[in-house]
Amino acid sequence: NVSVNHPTAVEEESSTNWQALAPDASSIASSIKYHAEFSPSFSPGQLDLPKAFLATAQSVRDALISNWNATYERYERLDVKQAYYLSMEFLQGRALLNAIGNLELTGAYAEVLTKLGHNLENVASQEPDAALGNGGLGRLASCFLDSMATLDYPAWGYGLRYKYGLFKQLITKDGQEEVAENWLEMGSPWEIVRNDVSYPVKFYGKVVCDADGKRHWIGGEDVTVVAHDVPIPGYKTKTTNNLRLWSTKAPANDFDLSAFNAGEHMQAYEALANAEKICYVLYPGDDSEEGKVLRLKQQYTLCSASLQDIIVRFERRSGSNINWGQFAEKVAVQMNDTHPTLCIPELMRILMDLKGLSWNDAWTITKRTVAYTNHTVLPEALEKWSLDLMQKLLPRHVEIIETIDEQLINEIVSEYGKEDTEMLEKKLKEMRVLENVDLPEQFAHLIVKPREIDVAISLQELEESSEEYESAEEKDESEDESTEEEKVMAEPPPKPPKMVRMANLCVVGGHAVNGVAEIHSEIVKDEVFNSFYKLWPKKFQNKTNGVTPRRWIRFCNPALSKIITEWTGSEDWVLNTERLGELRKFADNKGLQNQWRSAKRENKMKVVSFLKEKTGYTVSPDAMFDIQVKRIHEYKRQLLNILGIVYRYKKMKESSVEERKNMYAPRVCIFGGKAFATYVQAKRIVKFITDVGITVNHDPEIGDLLKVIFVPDYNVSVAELLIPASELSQHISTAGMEASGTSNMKFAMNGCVQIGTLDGANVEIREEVGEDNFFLFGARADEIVGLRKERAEGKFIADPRFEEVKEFVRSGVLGGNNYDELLGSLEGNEGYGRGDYFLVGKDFPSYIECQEEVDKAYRDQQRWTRMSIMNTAGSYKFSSDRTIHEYARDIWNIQPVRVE
Ligand code: B1N
Repeated sequence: NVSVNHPTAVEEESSTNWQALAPDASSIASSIKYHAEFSPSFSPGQLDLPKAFLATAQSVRDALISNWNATYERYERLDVKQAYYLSMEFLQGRALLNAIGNLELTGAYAEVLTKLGHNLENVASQEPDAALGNGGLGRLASCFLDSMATLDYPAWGYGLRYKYGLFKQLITKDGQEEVAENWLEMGSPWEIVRNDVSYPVKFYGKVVCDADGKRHWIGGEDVTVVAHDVPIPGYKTKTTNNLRLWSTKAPANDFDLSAFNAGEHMQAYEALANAEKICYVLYPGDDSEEGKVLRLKQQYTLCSASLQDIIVRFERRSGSNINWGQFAEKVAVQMNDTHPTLCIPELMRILMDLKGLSWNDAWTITKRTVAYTNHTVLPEALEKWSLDLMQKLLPRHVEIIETIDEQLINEIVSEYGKEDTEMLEKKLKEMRVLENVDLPEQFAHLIVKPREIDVAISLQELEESSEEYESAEEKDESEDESTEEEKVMAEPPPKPPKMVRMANLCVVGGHAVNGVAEIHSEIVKDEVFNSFYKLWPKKFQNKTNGVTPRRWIRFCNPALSKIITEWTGSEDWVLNTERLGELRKFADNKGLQNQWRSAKRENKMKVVSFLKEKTGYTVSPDAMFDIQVKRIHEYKRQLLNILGIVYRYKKMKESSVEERKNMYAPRVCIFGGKAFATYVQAKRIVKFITDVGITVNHDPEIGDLLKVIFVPDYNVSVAELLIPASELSQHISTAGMEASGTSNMKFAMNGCVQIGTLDGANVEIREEVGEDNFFLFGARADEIVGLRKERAEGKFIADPRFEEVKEFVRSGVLGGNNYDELLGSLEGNEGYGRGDYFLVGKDFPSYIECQEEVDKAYRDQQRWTRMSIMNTAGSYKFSSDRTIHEYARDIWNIQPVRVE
């Protein structure tokens, strides 16, 4: 229901070109041949596999570009409100099969490639994964793009075009090794370099004030950003949206020719290298100061470039009468976590300094435009930036942030100023955007700063103890006879560093704040941002995550898709996942059950070959495939899983052949996931898992009863292979710590039964699939604080089975290592780690008991198949289509636009 502006002549004319050329097999064939011949690539006359991929992708790209153009013109002409999803990460994976599938051309392409002597699957596997993300947060952004296009929403993604994506993981005898991932080595057939779309982005410099009181940010260092557009096709629709990725280069006039000619080659090159390095790598290590600066530069580059682009588009669409009051009616900006927080001060800066708006107008517009999604409650993951660093890099933004902070203080004071000072102090301390920064002068009288009292007291003590104290400072160094210790005492204690709390800035500057699963959104309201929630309850929302059923069922699991289509009567379920619910009534049907099992087996066979190729291990397709794939993190508790496996192994060894067979279902336990390069404990866990594998997998007594495999270099493409073959998947984080999880949804869709805690989206998945079809164990989120306290007070008594497994590990049966550091993290507060902060020991007994239930259930294949069907049937809620509809309705206020 969008109003239509008068179309211009050009648009009328071009509308005839919008007709999708439904290219049949013969036009596909000539397009592939054309690209094979004329795209710059060697080996003329030959169509080897890499070239077949490139030519195929280029022929698909032609179709996408024409749909992209049609979509763009439509949005432009209707001047509809558009949403922009700003994210430092997009974990796109491969694009070819997805694009062909969305265009409904899979059959035609398969046929043509066969005629050309290839096979579509092999051709598709030539494509490197676009891994511009770390894990769930980045993959979520990519699923959202798919849904936005599929549902015809005018919505774009904005991100950075990293030259090196997430590292490639090698598993060696020492554990994980990281290798740079040069995904652009062969060039990407999907990106369209937009040299015509570029903007300046400034760093450093200073702020000056002109005669009219206007602020100007001048000097400093400029870089140029260039857009790279990646078309995002929707499923069975012409709508093709845009993922605009920025790359950085030096401004045109920055090449120092005279330096170069004078032989100073490196110097001439410096500006270029300096600019380009901003987009070199995804999440550069930020332990060093340089690393921190680079990461902040990345974040600002994303925000500044994207907002400049959005504003140019708004102005162009407004024509001659720009009405800034309309901006929030035309633009919605979603910040994917706090990484793009600088959007807030950047939009303020542009509106005030460049467009001449008042503070109040700019603030109203900014607040109505931006919204924030929180993805984590782990305190160490809530971003803070050093105020000093930001002051140097972005001086004008710091001024704006300081004013926002001051405004907030005002609001807090008017809310709590009448209550006792203690309450006011508490609120200020908790809620202010700036941390460890003195109150602005006008508020100083409201509270007594504890620091001043401390300092005053210590100064007084010093004065009393040393008569000469006052003159001490004036003394010459050589005359100073005080000891080092005394000198330290004389200095006031070091001030804690001044920080900018990005999440607080987001909550203050955005009109909506959402968590990503029901339980997580409750924690956001009740704990993390409770004070803000009390102040502005209406801002807070839940948007339970989802995943695209195209990539995560339809395209990655054709065998299962066929069955679903047959039993639900049509392919409707790909767009309307509620229809998956209809499978429930056939859950006990023998016919469906048989088909269901044979699809699973087909998928398992693919994984058997894959594991053989990647790890050398041979596994039995008759064993249960038990999978835990996700980033390696202590809170995700891969350690609980592997210790459970070690316990199982020990018990197997202690029992007779007969007992063993009766008690345990044969299992292939598969792990996959990357540890952050500097996360030592996570890397120890990886190494431990592979050590266990080496022992168990070669134990002739155990055979196919238990295999433990670490799949190297887990990524989107590996997930597409493993998930359809999975029977049990593990989502076993300490309750309250996993915001949502999204692989849990993909597993459920593919008929995989889960073992899990009541955490993140597990809670809702269990509700939907039914308690009988979910293996629940472990402490609940509301018990965790009490349990940690109990531990700290020494009141926790470990289950003997937990002690037993640790002792077994320490005995050296698993590779001779003693694993002191690894296991130390699970023990007392001394020595290593945080005294089992993640409560592995507490949940261990209920975990292994639950695993016994899993074995029992699996031995009854009819029961298990029923559970599997019920998981697929109950997964309908977790389509990202549902999630995106909710964002569009509750946060962005955008309407779909059909591109005819
Ligand atoms: O976001 C996913 C959730 O499903 C996961 O539960 C959650 O852990 C994940 C800093 C993050 N939260 N925070 C991050 C990523 C990169 C970074 O530099 C934080 N990722 C999540 C989607 O909602």
